[in-house]
Amino acid sequence: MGGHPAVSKVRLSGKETLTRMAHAFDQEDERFLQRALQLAELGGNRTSPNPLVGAVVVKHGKIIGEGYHTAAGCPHAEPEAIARIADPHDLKGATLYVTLEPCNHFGKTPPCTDLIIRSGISRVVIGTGDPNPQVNGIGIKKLLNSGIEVILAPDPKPYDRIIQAFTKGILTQKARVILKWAESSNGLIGYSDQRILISERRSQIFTHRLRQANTGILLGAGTILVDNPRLDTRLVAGHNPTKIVLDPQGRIPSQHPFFQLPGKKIYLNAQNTSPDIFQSPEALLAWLYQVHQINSVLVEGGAFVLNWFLKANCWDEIYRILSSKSIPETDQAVKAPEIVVSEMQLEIHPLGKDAVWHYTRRENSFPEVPVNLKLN
Ligand code: AOF
Ligand code: ZN
Repeated sequence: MGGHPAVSKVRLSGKETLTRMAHAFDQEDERFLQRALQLAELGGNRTSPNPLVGAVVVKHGKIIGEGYHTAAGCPHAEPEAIARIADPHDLKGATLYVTLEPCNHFGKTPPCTDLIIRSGISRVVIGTGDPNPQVNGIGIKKLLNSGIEVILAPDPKPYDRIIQAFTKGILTQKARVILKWAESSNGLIGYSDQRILISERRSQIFTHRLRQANTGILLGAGTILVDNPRLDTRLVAGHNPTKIVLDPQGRIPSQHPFFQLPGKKIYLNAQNTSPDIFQSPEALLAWLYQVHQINSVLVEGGAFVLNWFLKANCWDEIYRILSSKSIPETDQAVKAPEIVVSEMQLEIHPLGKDAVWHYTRRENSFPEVPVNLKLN
């Protein structure tokens, strides 16, 4: 029993419920929960510090309402989906598919469990548990105790994956960090005196997709001065991340075009912020999460900033885009950062003529969220 994937992560004392969950998740459940997953991802980089969550309400095999958490402070996925249902009577006996365990606490919004119980929904299929200690297992227990059938997805990975930034934030009070750079076939990432495009268009689209999925984008002053980047998501749908620039020596002049770029910016120099945040990448990530509610940061360069994170062994994921082209090795050429740590796994994905080398932490790239649940 304990080995069945549908139940292995749930510590339950009620055997009856365990058995039911092990057999109750079918292909239709899988399909609707995947639809909820697609919806969740529409939250892009707007929900921080909250998670991405999607929900679908199904009656007689048909979707009658869909919704997702659009932004922190806005309604949760479940009330969004329920609000789309034309006739509330349809909710009686309906199934709710939700990527994350429904909350049972008052935050900026009221508990979703109360709404679900009131609505007449009789079955709730959940992607994964909520790592928030205020919710973890308590939301599920509330539903079970009010007679609602609760099913957990046999494989929580896809649902854990979309909340990785939320999970790290809520458990460590630090932002998740993703390093990204494009590297020529001869191991260079650019020049210290001029802008150069190393990757091809498909890789740029890929980069913009990363940008729309992360709350912040972080760069050093050198990259701003040399590249004059726009740091937006113009090649894809979605919103621009907050632009975070580290300039401890105050090298960027006040009339630089960076300051005219649209959207949120956090410009950090020695005068306008506490020197502590320049002490270590970990200190910076804690500050970004705790002061700005930024739970994920994409670090796009340059070499100095990337190496700062790598040397401190401070990263959650790395995207290294390898071009098939070489570029001239001048005196101004900047060498690609070196990845020295060993406890990681690597997947290589071809992308046109480039290849994306994707490094994740071996030990917990998608930490499974254990559901702490004891039934009465
Ligand atoms: C859900 N559905 O769509 C989300 C949930 O301040 P609040 O009221 O927005 O609550 C935030 C917490 O609620 C967050 O830390 C997480 O535990 C949960 N997020 N829960 O049932 C949702 N976004
Ligand atoms: Zn909720």
